[in-house]
Amino acid sequence: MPEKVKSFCRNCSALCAMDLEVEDNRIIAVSGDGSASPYGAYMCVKGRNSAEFHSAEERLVNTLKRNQSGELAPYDVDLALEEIGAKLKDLLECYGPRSIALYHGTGAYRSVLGAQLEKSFLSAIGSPNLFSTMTIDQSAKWVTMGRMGVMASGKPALDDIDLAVVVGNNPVVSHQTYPFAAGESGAPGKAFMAAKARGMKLVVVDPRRTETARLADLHIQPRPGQDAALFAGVAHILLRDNSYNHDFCDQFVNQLDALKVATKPFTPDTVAKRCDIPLAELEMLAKWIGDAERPFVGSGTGPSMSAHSNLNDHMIEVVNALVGGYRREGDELRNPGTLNPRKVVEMAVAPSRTWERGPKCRSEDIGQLFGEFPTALLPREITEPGSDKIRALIVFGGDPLMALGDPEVALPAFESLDLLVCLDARVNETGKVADYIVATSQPFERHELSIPGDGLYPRAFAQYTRPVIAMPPGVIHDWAFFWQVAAHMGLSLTLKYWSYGKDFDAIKEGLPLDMDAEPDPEAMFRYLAKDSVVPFDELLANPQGVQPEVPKQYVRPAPEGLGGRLALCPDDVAAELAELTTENSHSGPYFLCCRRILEAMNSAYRDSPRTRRRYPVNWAYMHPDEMASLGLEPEDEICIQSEHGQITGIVKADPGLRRDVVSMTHMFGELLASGAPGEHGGSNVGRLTSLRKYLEPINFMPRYSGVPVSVSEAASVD
Ligand SMILES: Nc1nc2c(c(=O)[nH]1)N[C@H]1C(S)=C(S)[C@@H](COP(=O)(O)OP(=O)(O)OC[C@H]3O[C@@H](n4cnc5c(=O)[nH]c(N)nc54)[C@H](O)[C@@H]3O)O[C@H]1N2
Ligand SMILES: Nc1nc2c(c(=O)[nH]1)N[C@H]1C(S)=C(S)[C@@H](COP(=O)(O)OP(=O)(O)OC[C@H]3O[C@@H](n4cnc5c(=O)[nH]c(N)nc54)[C@H](O)[C@@H]3O)O[C@H]1N2
Ligand code: SF4
Ligand SMILES: [Mo]
Repeated sequence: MPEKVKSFCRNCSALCAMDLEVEDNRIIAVSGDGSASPYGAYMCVKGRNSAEFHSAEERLVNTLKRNQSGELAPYDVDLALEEIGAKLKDLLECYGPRSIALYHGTGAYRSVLGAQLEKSFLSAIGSPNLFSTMTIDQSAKWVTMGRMGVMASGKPALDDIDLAVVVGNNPVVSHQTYPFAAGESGAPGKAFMAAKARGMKLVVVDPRRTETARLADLHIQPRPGQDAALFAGVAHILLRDNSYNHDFCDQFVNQLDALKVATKPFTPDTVAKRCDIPLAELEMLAKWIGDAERPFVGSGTGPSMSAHSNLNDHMIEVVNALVGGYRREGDELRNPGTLNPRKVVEMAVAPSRTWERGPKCRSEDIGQLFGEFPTALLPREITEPGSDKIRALIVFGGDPLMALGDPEVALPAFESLDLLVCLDARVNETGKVADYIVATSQPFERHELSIPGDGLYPRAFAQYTRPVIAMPPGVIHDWAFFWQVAAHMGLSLTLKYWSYGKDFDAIKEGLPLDMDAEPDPEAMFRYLAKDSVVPFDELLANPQGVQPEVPKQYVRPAPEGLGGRLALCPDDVAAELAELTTENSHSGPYFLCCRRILEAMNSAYRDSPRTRRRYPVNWAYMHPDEMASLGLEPEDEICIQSEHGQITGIVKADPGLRRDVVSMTHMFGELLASGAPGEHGGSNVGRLTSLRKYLEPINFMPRYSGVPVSVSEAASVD
């Protein structure tokens, strides 16, 4: 008889609650569990795929080591960890802490103990070399926070706003919204529909008619890469019409005059032409934003991956600040946090520009953003000669060679490492060049606490799960890798409740781990839940999760005399805006744009049979009229060429696209395959990106969207 158990999905930050049926150590059925979750019984197709994944053929059940003939072959995990520990200890002694680096990928974010011990491991070594997907994703948001400052009260909940402006973000598919943009992670479409039913207006700014745009009251389809100009234009109109929030600005912002000067050239007419949108739509966007009582203007990866990404993000946030798009004093805290309860005050925190101090990169004069170095500089931090160059890299739940793009730069750098270790349940493109791939557990094989969702749930909620099935004998947990390697190196680890924005070393409270006897994961979670509103034992007794009953809490005023001001127009922003006015906005002729698919999480689940039926390759979507003008039929092979590289794609029609857009998903295909995409599971769009040119200032963000490309029939090129 199958056993019924409760758990939750770990694929994305929705952490959907689930009912599972287990028989003979296999998950045989999965469904959403609405008994306590604030998202109800919602679950997407990846939830089902994640159960399948545990027993999929390509699942790694043994650690692999590169042998004498250069092939990856099964290897004893204990021996591997001993060898890795010995090698890292040697490097540390010979070259110092900076010789060791860590890359934190998508698979690491919801492997909670692994992510916590990873921080302790790096701290014990004393290395500043932490790289993650954040700096090849939306670190424009970090740059904005560092240059503008932040409102400590945070962004408003979907329940509290009357206008959501969603820019280059498709939450109905990606489930990524709050706190970057308005919305809810779980059941995102339903949440938008409910908000609209009570009168909220939804505006989507996206070159593609996305699944989210289908719900919009206004959909604006600008030329890609023009968000800075577009939102400078909106700011121009808000200042022209005096329709910004004077009360908020008087209290919390400065540099309004500088902003007026810097946005003066961005007249509605110029901006509409530049973005190739009707002038009336731009005026309507600004009017709706100016008229709204409680607006929230936010964005996703689109603007954070296109040209001038930091400026794009800054100008989007400027518009949000001009209209006070934050939680305001007296607002109810819809979710005050459960595991990590928070008190919230309305206060501006002045710009921090963390990258101007502390440890710097070797290859560029830039410091850390939120405790991390820019990932696009990782190859150069490896290759730039010097005794403190990176010689060993641990990749935790990621595929950086695919994610970075420009394999001509990244691959030789990775190949030159003395040691490359991947922690993964699959052999991905980075794994193919690794010295070791340590086979790690998958979500339903481990204990987990809902720390990654704690601040994101729309209402206070927490869930704890024990393993649902046993992991294969050759597999270890992510956290056990860090603990065992540290033990071999003679290091001591401390478990702390680390979260973004915190300096690990500055957190005083911690649980020193016994380095002789392997720690008990449940005891570690009990420690992490020490400040929880719901006691750990109550979480244990309620595997469906708990919505605590707590007295209502509200945003309070800041203590007298405390708080800074948001810097709307610092000098570097003003200078880049001025630069923009002199730039040609009509490159192209086409722009390659990023997009995600519901069935896969970056590269994970791409190979599941369910995904492959719909996406044997990452289709190159184009407007049907544009296909006709190029003489293309659906599923023809096309050659897509950027200034930097060339790939072959298979074209599909999407009438919801702008005519100058080619829309493709990343992390498909093989790193350097040539020829028919059908033979390689798709095409690596990263080859169209450069790690040498067009990197943004501060975070060195490459260009993954709005990439100017030309398109031709594949047969017409060699
Ligand atoms: N199902 C699924 N969910 C995921 C992921 C996944 O792979 N699959 N990945 C996860 C990750 S790692 C992330 S970072 C998030 C990302 O979450 P999102 O940011 O929501 O990602 P996308 O769905 O790619 O949406 C980006 C949108 O930006 C638009 N766009 C592209 N260029 C521009 C531009 O220049 N300007 C504007 N205004 N729009 C533009 C694209 O057309 C696209 O619709 O999703 C996460 N969730
Ligand atoms: N051209 C282009 N490039 C892009 C983007 C784009 O839109 N266009 N998007 C960028 C973005 S937003 C991101 S986030 C990056 C993604 O970059 P990465 O995060 O480096 O890539 P993923 O494919 O998500 O790699 C995740 C790996 O984690 C593994 N994994 C899953 N679960 C676990 C687990 O529990 N433990 C361990 N140890 N491993 C696990 C998976 O098998 C997979 O191999 O790519 C970036 N690069
Ligand atoms: S939305 Fe899908 S992938 Fe995300 S947690 Fe829920 S079931 Fe998993
Ligand atoms: Mo991402």
